[in-house]
Amino acid sequence: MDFGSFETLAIETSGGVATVTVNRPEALNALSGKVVEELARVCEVLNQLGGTGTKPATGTGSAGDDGAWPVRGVILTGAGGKAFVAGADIREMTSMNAEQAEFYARSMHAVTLALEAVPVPVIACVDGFALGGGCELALAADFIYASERAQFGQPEVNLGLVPGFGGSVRLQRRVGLGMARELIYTARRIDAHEAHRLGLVNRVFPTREELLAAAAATIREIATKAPTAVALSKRSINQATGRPTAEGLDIEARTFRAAFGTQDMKEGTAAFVEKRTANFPGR
Ligand code: DAK
Repeated sequence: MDFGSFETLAIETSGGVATVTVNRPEALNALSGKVVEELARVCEVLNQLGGTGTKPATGTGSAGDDGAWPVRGVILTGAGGKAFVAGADIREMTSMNAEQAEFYARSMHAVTLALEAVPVPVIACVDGFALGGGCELALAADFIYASERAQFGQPEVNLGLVPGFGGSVRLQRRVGLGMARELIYTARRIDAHEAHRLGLVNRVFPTREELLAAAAATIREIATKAPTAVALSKRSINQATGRPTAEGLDIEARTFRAAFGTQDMKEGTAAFVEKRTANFPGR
């Protein structure tokens, strides 16, 4: 899978796992306009997985390294060992006019939506600070793993700002309304264990190495499943989030129907009946 070259990101692909590292350690990986632009380009490439952009159920390749699913999951992390992402780039923001600020916010909204649309799981691996836009970027991943060093927070009110990259929407969905209000109004930072207790983080690891290894292992585990079914599950969950139950169930029913049209479903059910391991074609 060809991602191209980047100034502010490092990308490495190995065994179906793409690791996307925000690489501006001198600014604690703050989200400059360049980072946002490059994240958008990466998401564009990742959204081609399955062969059909945003419609994974009808992908035409086969699973595995040389098919339509050369990447089965994405790790999103930050370089330098001190921060995942310390937020929007505050220095860059001070020279923006209102029009540029709106463009910046809309570009970042587009990145978070594009990340959610990526048809394979995205795991944010937070080692160090995930503040403001950094916490919001992590919230756009499917779920978050953290190291003991991780710290989360929405410090916007310290700067006279409000969460601008989706925090007022996604944080309450993850931790509940009351806790999201408290975190946003107080700008309080929480450590990895508190984030774990609140449901913001799925798992906590002692070191960065263990964190990244565990995320890769989870992706490899998911890679044994039907690619189209994982992609459709992700789409269904995202579309149903925040909707009334009946609407969510309608989305689920339509997604279930789409799964019935896949070769993966035919192979998975046949393999069960024949008592053998499924060999999913990925379409
Ligand atoms: N932006 C730019 N540079 C940053 C930065 C940031 N967010 N965070 C850190 N840096 C830089 C520091 O300036 C410093 O650079 P030098 O002075 O060495 O050149 C270097 O990274 C190391 O940082 P520190 O020296 O401060 O390191 P410490 O260990 O002492 O402190 C810290 C680490 C994370 C506690 C501290 O750096 C910090 O408080 N950083 C800021 C955290 C923060 O408030 N983040 C921003 C949240 S607000 C918008 C939509 C969304 C947003 C904005 C607008 N629109 C609608 C337009 C989002 C806003 C946010 O994300």
